[in-house]
Amino acid sequence: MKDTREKILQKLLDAESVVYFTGAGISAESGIATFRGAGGIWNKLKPEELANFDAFLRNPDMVWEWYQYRRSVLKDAQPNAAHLAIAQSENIFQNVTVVTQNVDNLHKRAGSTNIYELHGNIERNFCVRCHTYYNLPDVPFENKAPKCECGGLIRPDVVWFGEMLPQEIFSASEDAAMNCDVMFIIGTSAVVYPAARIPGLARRHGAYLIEINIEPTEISYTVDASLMGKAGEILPGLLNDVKSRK
Ligand code: BV8
Ligand code: ZN
Repeated sequence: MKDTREKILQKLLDAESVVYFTGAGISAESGIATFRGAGGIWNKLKPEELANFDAFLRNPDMVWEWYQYRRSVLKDAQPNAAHLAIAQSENIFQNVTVVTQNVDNLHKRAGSTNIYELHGNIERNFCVRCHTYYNLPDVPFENKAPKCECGGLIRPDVVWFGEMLPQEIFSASEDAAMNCDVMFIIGTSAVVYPAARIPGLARRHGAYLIEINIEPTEISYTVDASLMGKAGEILPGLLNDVKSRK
């Protein structure tokens, strides 16, 4: 039986350290397509064909074009009420950490100041040969994979399938998970590893887990509270209730 709202509020009122573990679903209300949900981009395209280094070497222009398309969608996207509520909750809780699988930079644009990007950031790019960084807007919005001065291909600074996650960022995320009182798990299908290990780590170290999703996921049976609905509709109200009782 999942906990009631009253119990959730009590846990949040007592919490000093809160971690928000987020996935593509938190950006859905900003108009950014998710990967696996209804209408998810993976339904049409296969990650193996796009989000991996071999695909990039085989067909750099196709992969680059896909990222340019996603960047163009992002250009018009705004952080939504869920991103903003998380950023503003830095005034409610002593320690707030965002551990995100997203590469869309919306948490930063919402004003969050303590963010770990497990899968990189789509606004950063680097040369595969000399590792020079070419971040937006330096990189022209063209659909051919640009070349570095050294002749190397320029790629998005995101973690592709089969690639290691940035070690320090992952370890810092594990530390935050092991030391938090409450972990929100928002808008993730929790199927991509090793990121999907983070909620279990928090639970094993005594954190209270609150899932917010529009449908049950692989980890719904493990959380203390499962709030079904859109993050942008659920999170602001919940955090406002905490703020008004503090
Ligand atoms: C690694 C960055 C090894 C790029 C991404 C079998 C074959 C091949 C690989 C594997 C395999 N088994 C395991 C693996 C490893 C693989 C993996 O886990 N694959 C899974 C799919 C089986 N992992 C890796 O390859 C990782 N690297 O393992 O390296 C290694 C080890 C040692 C040495 C060398 C190498 C790298 C994984 C990172 C891949 N990169 N993206 C890019 O974005 O272009 S993955 C991609 O999935 C995104 O990063 C995304 O963030 C991530 C997770 O997806 P979600 O965020 O959860 O999004 P999803 O669409 O799935 O779900 C959205 C949810 O939101 C849904 O539940 C929906 O209901 C909900 N929702 C929708 N709307 C709302 C909402 N909720 C609330 N409100 C709403 N409004
Ligand atoms: Zn170079």
